[in-house]
Amino acid sequence: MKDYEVYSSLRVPKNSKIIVRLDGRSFHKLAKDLELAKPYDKNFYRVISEVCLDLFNEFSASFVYAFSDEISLLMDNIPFEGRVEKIDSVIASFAASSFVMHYGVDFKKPPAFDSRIIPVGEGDVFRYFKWRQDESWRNCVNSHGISYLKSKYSNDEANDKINGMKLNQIHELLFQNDINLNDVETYKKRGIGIYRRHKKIVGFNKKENKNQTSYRSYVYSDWDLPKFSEKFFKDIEVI
Ligand SMILES: Nc1nc2c(ncn2[C@@H]2O[C@H](COP(=O)(O)OP(=O)(O)OP(=O)(O)O)[C@@H](O)[C@H]2O)c(=O)[nH]1
Ligand SMILES: [Mg+2]
Repeated sequence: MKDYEVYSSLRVPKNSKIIVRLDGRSFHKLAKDLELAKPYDKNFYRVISEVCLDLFNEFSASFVYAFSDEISLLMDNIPFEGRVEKIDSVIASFAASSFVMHYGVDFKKPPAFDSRIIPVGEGDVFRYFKWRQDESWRNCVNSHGISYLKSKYSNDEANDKINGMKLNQIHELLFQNDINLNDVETYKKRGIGIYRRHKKIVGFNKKENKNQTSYRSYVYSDWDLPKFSEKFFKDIEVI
C-alpha cells in the first residue's frame, strides 16, 4: 500500500529558500464566536504573535511576519528533507495547537490553519513581504472603513457602500469623520515581525586588562515595523 502515498515524494526545490504561509480557517466565524473587538483585537494579535514566536523557535525560521489571521515564515533551513506534505501538515497543526494553548479559552470548534509553500530566490524575499505588508495596509483601511460604515448604516448597506469604494476613497471618508489612520498603532497598519537582533555586550577581559565588546543575538517581536525595504531585510541579515 505504501506506493499509494503518491504525494509523499514531493519535495521543495533544492538550494532554494521557502516561505510557508499559514492562514486561519474560517477565522471570520471564529472572530464572531470569540467576540473579538472590531476592527482590531489586541489580545488576538498577542496570541498570533506568540504563535509566530513558537514557529520561529521550533522551525528555526529567519523571519516571521503576521497580520490578521495569516502568518508567513521565511526558512533557509528546510525541515523534513524538503518533503512538502510534512512541512505543510506539521507547521499548520503546530500553529493551531500553539494558538489554542496561548488563547486558553474553550473554543466552539477546533481552530485550524491552511498552509502553502512558496519557493523564493534571494531577490524575491523583499518583494514577497512588501506584497503581504501592502495587503496588511489594505486590510487596515478596509476594516476601519467597514467598522465606521456599520456604525452609520445597516450591515447590508455598509457592505454595499464599501464594495463600491476605492482604498483612497475609504481613507478620505474616514479622515472626513475624524478617523486619521496615520494615528492608528503601527502593528495595525504594518503587521508584526519576528527576527533576531544583536545586543552589544561590553565585558572586562581580566587577562588582557581591557574592555571587550561582543554581540549576543536574541529573538525580537517587532510591533513597530517600518515600511519594508531591501535595506530592512539586509539589516536584519535575512538576505
Ligand atoms: N474582529 C476581528 N476579526 C479579525 C481580526 N483579525 C482577523 N479577523 C477576522 O479574520 C478574518 C480573516 O480573513 P480571511 O482569512 O479572508 O477569512 P476566513 O474567514 O479566515 O476564511 P478562510 O481563510 O478562507 O477560511 C477577517 O475577515 C476577520 O473576520 C481582529 O483583530 N478582530
Ligand atoms: Mg483565514
